[in-house]
Amino acid sequence: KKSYKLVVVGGGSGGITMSAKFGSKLGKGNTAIIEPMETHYYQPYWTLVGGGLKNVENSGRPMKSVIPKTVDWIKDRVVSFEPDKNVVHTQNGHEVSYEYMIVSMGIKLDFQKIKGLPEAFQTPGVCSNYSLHTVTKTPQAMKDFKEGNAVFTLPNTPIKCAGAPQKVMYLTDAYMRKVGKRDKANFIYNTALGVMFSAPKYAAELLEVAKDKGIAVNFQHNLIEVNSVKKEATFEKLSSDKEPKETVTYPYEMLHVTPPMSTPEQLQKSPLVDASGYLTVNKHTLQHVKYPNIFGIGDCTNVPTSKTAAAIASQSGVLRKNLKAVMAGQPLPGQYNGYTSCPLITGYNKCILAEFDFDLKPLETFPFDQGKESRLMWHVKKDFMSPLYWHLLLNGWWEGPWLFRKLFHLGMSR
Ligand code: FAD
Ligand code: UQ1
Repeated sequence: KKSYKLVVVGGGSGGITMSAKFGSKLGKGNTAIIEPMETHYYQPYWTLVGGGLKNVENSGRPMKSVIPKTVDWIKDRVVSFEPDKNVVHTQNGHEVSYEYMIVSMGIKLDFQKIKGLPEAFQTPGVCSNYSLHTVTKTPQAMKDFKEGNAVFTLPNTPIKCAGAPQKVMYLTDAYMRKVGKRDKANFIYNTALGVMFSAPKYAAELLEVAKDKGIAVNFQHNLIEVNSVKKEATFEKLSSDKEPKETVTYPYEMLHVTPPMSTPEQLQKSPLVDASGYLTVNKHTLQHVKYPNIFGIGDCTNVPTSKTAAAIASQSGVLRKNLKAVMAGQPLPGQYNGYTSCPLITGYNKCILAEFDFDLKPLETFPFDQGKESRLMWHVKKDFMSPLYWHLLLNGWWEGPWLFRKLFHLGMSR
């Protein structure tokens, strides 16, 4: 049995960031991170890999290299939580106890929930930027494309980076124009949502972008089956009041799937979650609603904002202050405003940098309208974000762009 002052569950964006902040503060041997994987991936890179702009090899680094020296790495998987006893149990049969715990387990991809999809990935033309194993099929599908439908999907569950299902479509469009076969392709965006994007300002801009590119947008269309022999994708119409719901089937030449997603099973069956399986925390303080010594960060929480690494940067500042305060027996000073950001690539050299809060109101860093496509924002996404992630965020030194926002707006911003 091992025992720690602080245990962090999950070594993704949120877990590494928080262990960097607390590892040195608490001193060697007092913080542990439980994470089974050998490699840490910078997932936002996969949009660029799928666009044929970067190499997949550069998206990951050894887990060992991103875990701070002051933190014990328990290379294992949590299988159950006993929050009343302040212990977790691991796959290798260890019991780890804690005074404080941060849960940062992310969300997983449920490809198997779409009938025929796991098999379809074995065939050409079917791809997904969402996983390491399927992302390199995207540029291949673009190259192989001769003529027919290019179909892009968004599922009927919460997902990470809600803009990524569109970014891949705009990059595919740009590629096909570049090589001169765009007129052979019929672009279809089938989304389970009823809008282009959660924040209305950017939703309006994106609808224009799609229209200008000649992309057909079908709302409330949820992918349920892929038949890779016939090369057909079947969608249920969520607006249908029939039971079972009406369906519609599209032949495809290229199919980019954004799969349904959910929290890891070990978390779902724990006493720490709500009915939908997400960790229940106070959305402003990130403290668990029932266990005051437990906090959450990132995709696995029920915090009602768009799930991104940018949100995690902002949350990490709040969590740093609040966990420190709880350890000192003081009231919680940190208040998360829901800040999240999504660099919506709309073509080569073009990007709309969405930034907004819980109210879906813009909270833009730069002193110009980020709703308009911008070349500078493209470079921010393509060249600036990856070093920011590896060197600043993961070392606990980036708590979001709020200081730049204040400076650029001379103290006049919200
Ligand atoms: P993750 O980083 O997913 O980490 C979760 C960790 O928990 C994993 O390492 C996993 O192994 C571990 N874990 C799971 N179960 C257990 C267990 N039982 N025991 C122990 N450990 C466990 N964000 C942006 O800000 N901007 C972007 O442009 C952007 N683009 C994206 C594009 C794509 C294609 C994708 C996939 C994501 C993108 N994101 C973007 C989202 C961003 O990558 C995620 O929001 C972020 O990485 C979530 O961090 P996390 O710590 O919550 O989870
Ligand atoms: C951000 O902070 C971040 O996390 C490190 C991202 O993920 C890689 C982002 O995509 C974005 C846009 C931000 C926000 C940063 C700025 C400079 C607006």
